[in-house]
Amino acid sequence: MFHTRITELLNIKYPILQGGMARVATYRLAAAVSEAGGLGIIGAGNASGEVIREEIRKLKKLTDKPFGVNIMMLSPYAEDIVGIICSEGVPVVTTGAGSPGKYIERLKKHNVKIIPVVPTVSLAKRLEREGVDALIVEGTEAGGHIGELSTMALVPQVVDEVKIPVIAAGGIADGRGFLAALSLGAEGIQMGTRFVCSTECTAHQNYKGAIVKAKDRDAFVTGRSTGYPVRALKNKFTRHFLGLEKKGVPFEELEALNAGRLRLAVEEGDVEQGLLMAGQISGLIRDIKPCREIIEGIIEEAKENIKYLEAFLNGGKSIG
Ligand code: TUI
Repeated sequence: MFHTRITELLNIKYPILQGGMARVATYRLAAAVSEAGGLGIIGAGNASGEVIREEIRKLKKLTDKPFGVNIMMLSPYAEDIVGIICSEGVPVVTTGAGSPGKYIERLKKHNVKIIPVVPTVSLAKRLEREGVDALIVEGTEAGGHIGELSTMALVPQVVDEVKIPVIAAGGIADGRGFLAALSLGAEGIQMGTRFVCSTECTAHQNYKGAIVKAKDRDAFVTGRSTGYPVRALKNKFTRHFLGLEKKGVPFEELEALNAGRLRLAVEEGDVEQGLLMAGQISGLIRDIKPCREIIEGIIEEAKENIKYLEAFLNGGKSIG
């Protein structure tokens, strides 16, 4: 069940990808997701090529299942990382925060599957023409750097405009969201925040705890004025940052203020001064559990929901 062009393309059991979150998506998390039948992804973020080479090698010691590496296109090491991906035999690349256009030819020559994150229909169409294998269509519900359109509105618009398979991301953390994504025409999902709250995620316990405690409106956006919007949990730092933005503090000053904040959250567990990137779905996440339970739970819940919908359609039961 739930075999799609994505499970086929990536040679995985379930069409569930783990977001390639900077600093959070280490080889340990990625290996656990891949072992559980999804696609684990190492987030290269701003790390150097050599650090990522080591991450890839450590992951391979934990699993022989397919995995991916996410390249953050704004990283000064993006080019180096492309080289390392090609030489280490990484099967899948995802990209974020920019277009991977100039690297497509080289990655394809090395048989690397390319799946960029796109926030618009126009970029989706352009990248399809340039030869990518599939697309991760990410709505503004997501954590971290985001686009403007919601998953609900964007996914079907992209699905109607491209032939390659689409993976939905942003605002998904359970079987209901998974099924909704399939209803919109996606053939897989990617989740970030849900996997932060996994046992195997190496992020600080305080980071995970803050997501578990979060309510519906706690993940909000800073950086709209700088043209680099980021969704993260409300805390002292983001409130201060937003105040400065409203005062019109220059871009460079705001940039400088952001430096090192993600590390502070992920490694030090500073939930007041760190940048706790997380999606709108944080309010739905109430526990920390192994990746296998997360993935299998989603599949089971989706199956149950299909039965429920069928009963509703056939037996005239009322939904509610
Ligand atoms: O990339 C993300 N989310 C991210 S990247 C990131 S990096 C970082 N930030 C601060 C501190 C430390 C690390 C944090 N979160 N999601 C995927 C995504 N990609 N969202 C939006 C985009 C995107 C935007 C523009 C993709 C392509 C794009 O292309 C513009 C163009 O036309 O070239």
